[in-house]
Formats: sequence, structure tokens, C-alpha cells
Amino acid sequence: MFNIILFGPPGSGKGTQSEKLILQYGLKHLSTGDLLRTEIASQTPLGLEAKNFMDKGQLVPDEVVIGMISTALDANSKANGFLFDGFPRTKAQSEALDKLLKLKQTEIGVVLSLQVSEEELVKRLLNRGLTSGRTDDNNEEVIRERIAEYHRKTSAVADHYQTFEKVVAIPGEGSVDEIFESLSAEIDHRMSAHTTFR
Ligand code: B4P
Repeated sequence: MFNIILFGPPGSGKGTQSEKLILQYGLKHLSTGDLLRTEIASQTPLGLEAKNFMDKGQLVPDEVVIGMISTALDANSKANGFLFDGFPRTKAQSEALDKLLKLKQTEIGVVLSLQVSEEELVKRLLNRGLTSGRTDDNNEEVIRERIAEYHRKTSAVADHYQTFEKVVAIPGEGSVDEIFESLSAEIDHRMSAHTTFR
């Protein structure tokens, strides 16, 4: 089993690249943003609670997202590996993920960190807001708050995995295909090392 974290600020292209990567590598895609939006659309109590935070550009409480990921891991016990998109987003979430994977006798293989400038992030998200219907995309103040949350809480996730030398920075500006090629080259390299040492 080979597990990947696709990491980066809001709008860095995690969702866009995940769709291509899961097809290429046969991984199970776990996006906490998508899971939360499904809960909101179904108007579950969890979704209603999460919406309050998401509409303000804030992170949803750790226990909510950790519970969701734990359920999703159990529901996909036969997967070849997981692609985590938008999770973990805090140090507590990374520690919880490490424990959950250890129980399944696996671990994170690589953290691919997309690098995109703040002005490009704002431009992309405002642009998506024109058509996505996402309430967190159509207000620049909320978008800037999401980026500030990333610097306050989420960059610590990279520090956590850097301790284990698992973080690789990937330029996230350019065409979707160019970025996909850079990500794939790194995954191929890491996967072959993973198989060689098994
Ligand atoms: P997410 O759903 O994770 O989404 P995101 O950070 O907004 O975007 P992503 O990086 O996936 O960007 P995308 O590919 O779509 O989070 C939403 C909210 O959910 C969070 O703010 C938080 O409140 C909550 N949440 C989620 N997970 C959580 C967790 N673990 N803990 C707590 N709270 C959590 O790309 C964006 C746009 O850029 C698209 O329009 C795309 O077409 C465009 N784009 C992509 N690549 C491009 C390229 N190369 N060039 C130009 N445009 C590009």
C-alpha cells in the first residue's frame, strides 16, 4: 500500500490534480472538503455545524474531520492506497492520521506540497466562485482568511512530515498537465524505492 498526502494552500490545485492522480495510480481519493460538502448538501447535523466554519473561511474542528477520515478508512479496507486531499490540515490531524495508518500497518509514503503565490490563489478561487456556487469562493475577505488559516495552522503539517524527510515541494503554477507530470515523476520515484526496500 502506498499513501500520498497532496498538500498546499486553498486553491493550489489539490482537487484538480487528485482527479488525475487517482486514475493514474488506482488510489482511493479521500478529500475532507468533498466529504464535508456532501454532509452540507444532505443537511446532516455534522454538515450544518461544518458550514458555519467553512462560510467564515475557518477550519472545521479536528474531532469532526478525524472522525470522518477514520470512518472512510474503515469503509475502504481493500484499497491499494489512499490519496489524502485537504487532510491533514493541523498538527493534531497529522498525528491522528499517523496513528490510524499504523493500526492498518501502513504509513504516509510522500507529502507533495504544491507551491503557489497568494495572488494566484486569490485569482483562481475568485474565478471558481463565478461558477462553483461555493459560498467560500465568492468573497475575497473569506478567501484571504482561508489563506491566513493555512499559514496559522496548516503549514505545521509540512513541518511534522519534514521531520521524517517525506515532504517534496512541487511548483504549482503552470498548466495542469505540466504540474501533473512533476507530481507523477516524484510519485514514480518514491514508489519504486518503496517496492525495492520491501
Ligand atoms: P477544500 O475543499 O480542501 O478546498 P480548497 O482548499 O479550496 O481547494 P484545492 O486546493 O482543492 O483547489 P482546486 O484544485 O479546487 O477546503 C474547503 C474548506 O473545507 C476549508 O476552507 C475548510 O473550511 C474545510 N476543510 C476541508 N478539509 C478540512 C480539514 N482537514 N480540517 C478542517 N477543515 C477542513 O483548485 C482551485 C481552482 O484553481 C479551481 O477553479 C481550478 O480549476 C483552478 N486551478 C487548478 N489548477 C490550476 C492551474 N494549474 N492553473 C490555473 N488554475 C488552476
